[in-house]
Amino acid sequence: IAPDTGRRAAEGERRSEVAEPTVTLSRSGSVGVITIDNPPVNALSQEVRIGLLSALEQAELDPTLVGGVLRCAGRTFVAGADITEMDAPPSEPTLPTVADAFERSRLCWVAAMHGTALGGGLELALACCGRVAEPGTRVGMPEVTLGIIPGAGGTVRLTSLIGAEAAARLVTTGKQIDAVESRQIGLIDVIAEDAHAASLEIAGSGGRAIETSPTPRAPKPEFWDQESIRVREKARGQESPIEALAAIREAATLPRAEALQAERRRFLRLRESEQAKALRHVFFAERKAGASLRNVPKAADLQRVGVVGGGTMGSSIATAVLISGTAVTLVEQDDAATARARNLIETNLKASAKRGVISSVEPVLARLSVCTALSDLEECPLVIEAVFEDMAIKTALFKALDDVLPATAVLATNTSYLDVRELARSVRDPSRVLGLHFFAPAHVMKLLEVVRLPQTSDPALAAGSALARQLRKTAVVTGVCEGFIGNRIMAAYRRNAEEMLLRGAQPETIDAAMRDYGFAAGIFETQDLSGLDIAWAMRKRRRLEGKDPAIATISDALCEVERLGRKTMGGWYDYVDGRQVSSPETARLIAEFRDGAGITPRVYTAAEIVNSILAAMSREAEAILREGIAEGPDDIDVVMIVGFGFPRYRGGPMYIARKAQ
Ligand code: 3H9
Repeated sequence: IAPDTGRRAAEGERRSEVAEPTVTLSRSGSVGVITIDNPPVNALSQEVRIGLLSALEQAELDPTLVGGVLRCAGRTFVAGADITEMDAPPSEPTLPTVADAFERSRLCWVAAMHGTALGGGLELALACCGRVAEPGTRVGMPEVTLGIIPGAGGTVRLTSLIGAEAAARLVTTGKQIDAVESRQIGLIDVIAEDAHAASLEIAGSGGRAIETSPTPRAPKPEFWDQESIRVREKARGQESPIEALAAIREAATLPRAEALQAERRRFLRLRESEQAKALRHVFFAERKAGASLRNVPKAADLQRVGVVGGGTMGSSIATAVLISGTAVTLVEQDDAATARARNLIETNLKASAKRGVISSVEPVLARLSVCTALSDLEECPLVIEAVFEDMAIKTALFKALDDVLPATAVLATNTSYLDVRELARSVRDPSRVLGLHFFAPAHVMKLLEVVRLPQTSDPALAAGSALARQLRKTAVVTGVCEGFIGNRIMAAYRRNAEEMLLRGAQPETIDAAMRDYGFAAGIFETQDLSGLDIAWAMRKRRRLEGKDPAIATISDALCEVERLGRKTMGGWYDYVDGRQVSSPETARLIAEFRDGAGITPRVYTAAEIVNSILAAMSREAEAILREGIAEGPDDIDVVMIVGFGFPRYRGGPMYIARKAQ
């Protein structure tokens, strides 16, 4: 056994072409050290599992060893099973076999964790007799987000270590917790700046240095029913969280061996399920999203970003940038408007602090400068306009920015519907222009559509990419068209839904069908929430411009009688004491509309509604692909899932359409 060198692969290092072993055994005094080195995230591939068993066997045979440390090279401890292997049948040795071998070992193994210890990685650590974590470590069981449950004894070992209540919270949500919380709930034994050194010490003592934690108390009998209701409600049709709770219940109530077998059966069944396949597709699609952003030379981090316009959207964009640790210069028309913008940003930051996104408001707000002169944006390599959605106003602003800013500054527009090409023509060098389409509220929503014009330069694209990276947003590149990718597909959804209203469906039946399918909300209740008047104004404008047929819609009819949504206590629905209820008035307006069109209403089943809307979405998505607006079908799925509440476990509209072919 070679001496332990404590080597760690450099950040981001990948395995070289020369085959190096992914698992090595070394020694430090009387302690065996098993090191996993399988970049980028030390996933437990078959090769790693074979290596672990062989290293363990070798260590067991060495009579001079009294303990062992399990550690990882590189930026993280094991991030879980290797997801790329999950489309094939399980291969030997399986992870349960490896975990059992660590648990049964005559040596006391201590897991030395840094980075993230997730899924199968945490299961392996749970099979060790002790766990040490560095301060920044995050641990969790994210299996449910992949449509599965822990399958290597994780639910059983976790439940006996931290109790059923805490285990259920972790396993049914997939939530990651930090080292401090992990220590508090008894999931790890020690937090140490150098987990490797601390683990060597503990292992060298044969594990005697680990305090034995008290046996966790059993939950009250009513816990299971209450938890089951909570989990079902949140799951919205997803199977794995419900199965995860069932596995924890078995872990808490069945004999250990039976619970382990039951967990494995559930895991193997779920691994093959349609939901798990769809979630694996989304996992890799999200990581591939915005591919062309990765092909441009990487820009340096942005130190300061300019935002013009401090209304709801501008303030929200500024909030997102400030939270990311970057300074913002925000320009508004006058002092009153800058004061309003600052207030809006402060309110957003307070809400973010309440949600635990930031620890305090003041240091974040200190990064904000507000002013009224465009020349104050001089130091900003990227300026985002979020002024009123009007072409004349936006082109005048771009002309002015073109005059005062250095030629290297990138100009971005947050427009949702205006033609970015026309806007780009208003500046001398259109290659410095791109669109950055945020979703409201920008400091919460994870999606960013990066709108690339034919002439957008690589440095401009790189600036957009740098911003997305700093803001930790999922960025997808889109070409120019009405509504870009997401809003254009949602418009097709809306048109299809309104067509079904006309033919006989009701808003509540359509919304219920889509909610049951897994959407967080239906299209009509969502419109009521945001207000029907914005889209109405846009339709009127487009009809005047000859861009939309001059045919009135049911939605127009609602607006004409001031049914604008929640804000007028009535839209598609009525609102009674804040409760959403079916509206006889809306039903009457719809019936009148049908009569006018000479339509005899028919009944729609939930399946018909869902199929019709999915078909409309995928037709539009195919058109978007044909026109070269999206870079690939997976990007479209990512947009709809991350930005528009399409149920993740369904895989997205393109995934569904392609599967059906
Ligand atoms: C499990 O453990 C089941 C067991 O209970 C049961 C077994 C019996 N496998 O996210 P990043 C790749 S289920 C394969 O961009 P970050 C990823 O595709 C697993 N590949 O980095 C990407 O590749 P590329 C439970 C993986 O720093 C690269 O690594 N575990 C895996 O933003 C970098 O990834 C999880 O669900 C994997 N497990 O975030 C954790 N993980 O560069 C999943 C990553 O070619 N992983 N890759 O695009 C994560 O949450 C994040 O990757 C992590 C790092 C937080 C670790």
